[in-house]
Amino acid sequence: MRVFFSEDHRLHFPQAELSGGQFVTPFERPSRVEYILRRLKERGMTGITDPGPADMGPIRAICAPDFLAFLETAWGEWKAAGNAGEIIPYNVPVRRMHTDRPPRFIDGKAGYYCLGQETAITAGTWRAALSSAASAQAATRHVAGGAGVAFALCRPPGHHATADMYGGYCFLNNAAIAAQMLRDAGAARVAVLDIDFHHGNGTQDIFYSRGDVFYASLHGAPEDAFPYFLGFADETGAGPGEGANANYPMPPGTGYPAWAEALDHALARLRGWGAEALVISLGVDAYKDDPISFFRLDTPDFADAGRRIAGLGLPTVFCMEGGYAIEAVGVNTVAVLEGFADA
Ligand code: Q9C
Ligand code: ZN
Repeated sequence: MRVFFSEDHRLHFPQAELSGGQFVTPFERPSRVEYILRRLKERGMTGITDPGPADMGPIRAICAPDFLAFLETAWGEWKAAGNAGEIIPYNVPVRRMHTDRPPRFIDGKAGYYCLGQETAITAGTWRAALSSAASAQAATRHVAGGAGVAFALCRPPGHHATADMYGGYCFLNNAAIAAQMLRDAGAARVAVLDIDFHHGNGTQDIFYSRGDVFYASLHGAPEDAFPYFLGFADETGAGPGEGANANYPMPPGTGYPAWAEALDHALARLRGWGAEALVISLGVDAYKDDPISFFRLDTPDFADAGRRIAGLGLPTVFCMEGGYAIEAVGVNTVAVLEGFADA
């Protein structure tokens, strides 16, 4: 299985994440990728390819122009305003305020485009986010060209980013960009299956009213888990997208038997719907020892999940998302890929 990966992910490494009322080293950090690369090499998956520059066409197809302009210029404006630290917004538009009037001043603008204040923006964030999307794009071109499967080792992750908001460690929605590219390459119906512990609010939102991309997600119930305000079971799509969204929220302590049952249900939905190509939002934060999550999957469970996903028999692009039990992230990620490849 070919792996697409850019070293430019290193350009995004904020000093600070707001957690527990303190600034801590971000859970989503560059060393996550080191563990994944090490495990890929241990298992003989050595075809690791630099994706080259991002193609702005498919990124513009998914993201709002003003949001892309914000990501590109935010750091310069923040520094020009005399700020010494990283971009962490103060105020965000909420109930009964205007959510459609982007402010001029960077402090307000940053809040306008933010959905999670744990996520800081730094000098290199935009370039890192572009390189992450580039990996998803190169993997997608590889699969669209007939490869059957590819792994985009994306960092930073993407599934919380909407067309016009960043947060949850995400800036550009790599999985959505991949799904759009599969559509453009000729797949009439594309499925995104999100097995990250967190609900992919961004991906759901981007495709919610579309009938050509099905979004299915297994995740911690929003009553108890980030992103809190989306991911309920009664969100089934809208308009032409009605019936093309499926959420499987699950409670704290959920183990593999219940999780696998939800997975099988989601896979049956995607098969019945007639998906022709598949994007997997591959987070491994459902792992039992993940520091910010509450499911109880173990390493062999990830391999089994990979096998079940392979049962769909579809061209598949894996896009890396979360996973914060750092030393186990590589083993668990590669377990999914090997389970898929062995099946
Ligand atoms: N005190 C992904 O897995 N909440 N994003 C962290 C820590 C944000 C997760 C709370 C979690 C975002 C891609
Ligand atoms: Zn996650």
